[in-house]
Amino acid sequence: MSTRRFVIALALTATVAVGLQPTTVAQPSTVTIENPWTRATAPGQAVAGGFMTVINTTGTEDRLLRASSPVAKEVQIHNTTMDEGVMRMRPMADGVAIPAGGRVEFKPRALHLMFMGLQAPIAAGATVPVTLEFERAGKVGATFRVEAFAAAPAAPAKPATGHHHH
Ligand SMILES: [Cu+2]
Repeated sequence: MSTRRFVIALALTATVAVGLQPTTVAQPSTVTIENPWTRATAPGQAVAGGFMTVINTTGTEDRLLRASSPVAKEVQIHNTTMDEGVMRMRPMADGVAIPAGGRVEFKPRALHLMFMGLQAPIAAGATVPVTLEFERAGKVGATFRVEAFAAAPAAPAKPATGHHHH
């Protein structure tokens, strides 16, 4: 009886000791975030897209499960689909698989992060900290740079038919 209790006590001690392992030992992350960026927002704009390339350097598939940022109430993972000619954004409830040794691009009009409920406008030249959570790699931080509002790499200039209010 007392022996069993002693063993349990030892086991508990071991658990606590493991839990107290220094976290300063940096584990090399198994996913790399390349070129994270977003766009400056106009005052009153509550949402913004987030773009990046996620690279999985391991031989095992990983999965982006969720994301968060202090600048937004919520960060969702969206995909863009065409539905009878109408562009729609759909939350990815199960996250996004990052293939073994593969890379997944998050870009305008495709897979993207969606900052929902912005606390304040995002200014060009600022940076937005984002925490990405992966099934295997765990939490990975990324600093998104903020492009000017008009920035749209590889996109044509604004159509002349756009509405302008002066
Ligand atoms: Cu979206």
